[in-house]
Amino acid sequence: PPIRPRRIDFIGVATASGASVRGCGMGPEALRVAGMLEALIDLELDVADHGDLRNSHAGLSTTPLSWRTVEQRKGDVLELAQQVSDAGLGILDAGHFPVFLGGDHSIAIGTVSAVARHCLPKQRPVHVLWVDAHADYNTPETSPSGNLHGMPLALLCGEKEFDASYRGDWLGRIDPRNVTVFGARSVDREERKLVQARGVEVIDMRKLDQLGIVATMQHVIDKAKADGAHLHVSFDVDSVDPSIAPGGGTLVPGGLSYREAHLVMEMLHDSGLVGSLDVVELNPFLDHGGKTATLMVDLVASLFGRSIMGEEAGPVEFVTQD
Ligand code: B3U
Ligand code: MN
Ligand code: MN
Repeated sequence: PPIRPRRIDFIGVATASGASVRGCGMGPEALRVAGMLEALIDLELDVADHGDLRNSHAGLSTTPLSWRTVEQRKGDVLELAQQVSDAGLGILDAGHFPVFLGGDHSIAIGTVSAVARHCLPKQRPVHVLWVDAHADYNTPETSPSGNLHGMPLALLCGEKEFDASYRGDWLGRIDPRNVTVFGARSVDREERKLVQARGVEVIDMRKLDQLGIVATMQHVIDKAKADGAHLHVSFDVDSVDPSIAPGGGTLVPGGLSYREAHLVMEMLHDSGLVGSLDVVELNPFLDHGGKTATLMVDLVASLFGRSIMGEEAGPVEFVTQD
């Protein structure tokens, strides 16, 4: 039978509780306004939109987010993570491809949890490609900011500083040796030590400058392929250079160029290994007229097979693996 691409199920996670700068709670809607669904429909893919998840008390809360304490925001993040994990698991178990629209990067606690829960019964390893200016591997001890969007990888990898109050379907679900951080250029001192000790692979901008996208991405793809893994891609908009992606709250100069970012997505498409995606940290309030949102739509289209010389080239094999 002909190979059909999986249905692509979008689900927004409207939150900024893991960040100190507000605004990325509006990310999902901005990505829709920029034409995310239309871009994939144009590729003749089946898409569905599950709408947005948000903290259940958000409408009732009497404390504006900017006044909520670190402890309150932690509660918000973990409550939402459970919702995201359950919803994501439903999408994956239905055989669909989930695209999570953030929201700050703390939503990946829930998204990666969903993938881990989906893969566990099949004993399928999960590899995570974390495309980001940051390593997001701080713990409550090492974090300079206390913001959970700087900690999701450490939590998922089971760092011991996350006590019982962080417990959930996410804590320690990922093997740090199956994580690649790609595009990093801002890693905190203690965070760096942890990442190195745990064997997280960090392809930083210096390595990218020296080796280029093709060699580094091929390495990531080969690792996942050799392991028969489900590859989850978590794409932080701040991985891309601020000159073309200004819509983020924690911008760092020296990011991926337009073509580098597209080549990452194009190679991932051709690999046929990607089974789930996050697009996070878009802050429409800081964006310049939808510039970053539009770029993200185009990058996601590249992941799903849009190419310069036509849409048919390359396998869309998110289908065959199960
Ligand atoms: N590493 C810093 C800064 C940061 C991490 N992720 C974002 N910012 N977006 C921290 O707060 O953990
Ligand atoms: Mn991040
Ligand atoms: Mn980042």
